[in-house]
Amino acid sequence: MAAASYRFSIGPWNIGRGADPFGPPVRPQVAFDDVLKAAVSLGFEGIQFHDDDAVPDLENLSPSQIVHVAEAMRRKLADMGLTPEFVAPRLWEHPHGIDGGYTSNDPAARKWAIERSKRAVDVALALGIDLIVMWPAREGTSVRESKNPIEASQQMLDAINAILAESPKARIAIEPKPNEPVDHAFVPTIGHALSLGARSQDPRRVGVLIESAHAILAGLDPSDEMGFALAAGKLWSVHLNDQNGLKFDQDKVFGAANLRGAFDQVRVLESANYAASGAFVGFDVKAQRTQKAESATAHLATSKAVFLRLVEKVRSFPNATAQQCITARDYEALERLVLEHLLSA
Ligand code: XUL
Ligand code: MN
Repeated sequence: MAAASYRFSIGPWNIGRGADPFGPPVRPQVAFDDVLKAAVSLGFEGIQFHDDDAVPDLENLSPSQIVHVAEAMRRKLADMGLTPEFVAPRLWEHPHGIDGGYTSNDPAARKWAIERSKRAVDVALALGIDLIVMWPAREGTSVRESKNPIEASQQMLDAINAILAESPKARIAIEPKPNEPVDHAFVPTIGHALSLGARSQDPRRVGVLIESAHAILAGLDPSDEMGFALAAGKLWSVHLNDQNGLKFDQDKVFGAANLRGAFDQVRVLESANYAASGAFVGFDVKAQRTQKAESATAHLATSKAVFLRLVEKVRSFPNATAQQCITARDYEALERLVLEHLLSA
């Protein structure tokens, strides 16, 4: 199997303006069409969408107008040789989503969140795809006593069922993250996501998207999280990146903080033949704030290059020697083997 069989994807938010909570944007906005051109030139086939990336201003459009605009986007992508990967309802930026959407304490906001998610299904279908990514951004609390976790779990399940009911084709990949922007999220890990999916009306249509940094923020090993989802046939996308410890979600270049951890993620994907599943490898990475506009896609090129180098490293790993170490229960020798392999030219 050639390394080229991996399909790579990005979202427009991966070519950002460098704003952080303490400072304004430092680079000009990159027009959406230029994001698509950058994707083509960097060798990314897939485009990930928030619903309003695909259909700007969708809150002010009728359902049929939304479909019309999304169909035009579908044609634009096809003309450029690009493929849409998924649509994620962007609940976390709208005033109705201020206290979360599905788990808001305001019933009107909860209703809005479900309606907006159904429109995201319409957008996906009009783009010719069936995958909805659910990142439950503000579905949680910063004041523990402000929401009832039992009710919130049911509300999350209700939202999943409403999306599934919108179309028999719709599939949901839940992208859990334990914190940020909230202090404690209600669906913080892959285990929670898969458990909710299993309790849904159609468990076959609920899987997960694993972001490396989100697993690390939960104190978990991303490759083990991926293995858990792969064992269940539920790893429907990945957001590879890196994270330097327990702080805000850094979206660092894949492998930048923990190259061995990145190797392990590629290894588990390779061992499950993830590429053959047709699922995309996405990089949810951000350019550093210091980066100048003319080279503000370098983080994407580096992440993909590191991934492909690590595919080679996985394929050239001395598996037979490793197995001897395992059989002898000589894990110190295995440790040395892995480190020497990673250090070798
Ligand atoms: C947030 C995050 C999102 C999702 C898509 O941390 O990862 O960008 O990937 O909505
Ligand atoms: Mn992500």
